[in-house]
Amino acid sequence: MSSETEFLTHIGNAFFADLKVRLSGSNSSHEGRVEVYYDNKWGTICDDHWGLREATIVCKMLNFSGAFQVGYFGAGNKSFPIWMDNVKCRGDEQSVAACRHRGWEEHDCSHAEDAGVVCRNDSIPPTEGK
Ligand SMILES: [Ca+2]
Repeated sequence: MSSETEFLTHIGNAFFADLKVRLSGSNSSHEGRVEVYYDNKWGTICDDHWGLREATIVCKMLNFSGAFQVGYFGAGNKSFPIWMDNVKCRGDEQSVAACRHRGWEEHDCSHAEDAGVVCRNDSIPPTEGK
């Protein structure tokens, strides 16, 4: 099973084409450190304000029904940017890129704060036009 998927999301005037997300740093496909692909580079998300609501958005992007809990799965590669910080989601976003955050690569974090998720282990096929 692929642990990454592509999303196409329109938020106001912003256009998030092909935002990819994957889970790293664990042996299971349903949990791990959240890594997002932006500006041609994989990077991480700081865990400031990171909670179940934010984790749920990431898990749904990966076709799980939701998140079981947040977790820490080690530091991302030192060369990776920390792409997002202070992420706050409403809960109905199609992509974590649509949640409020400080701005790409704007953060006060280190990789010791890389956000992780434990998704409900019930991957479901993508649904069309909900
Ligand atoms: Ca912060």
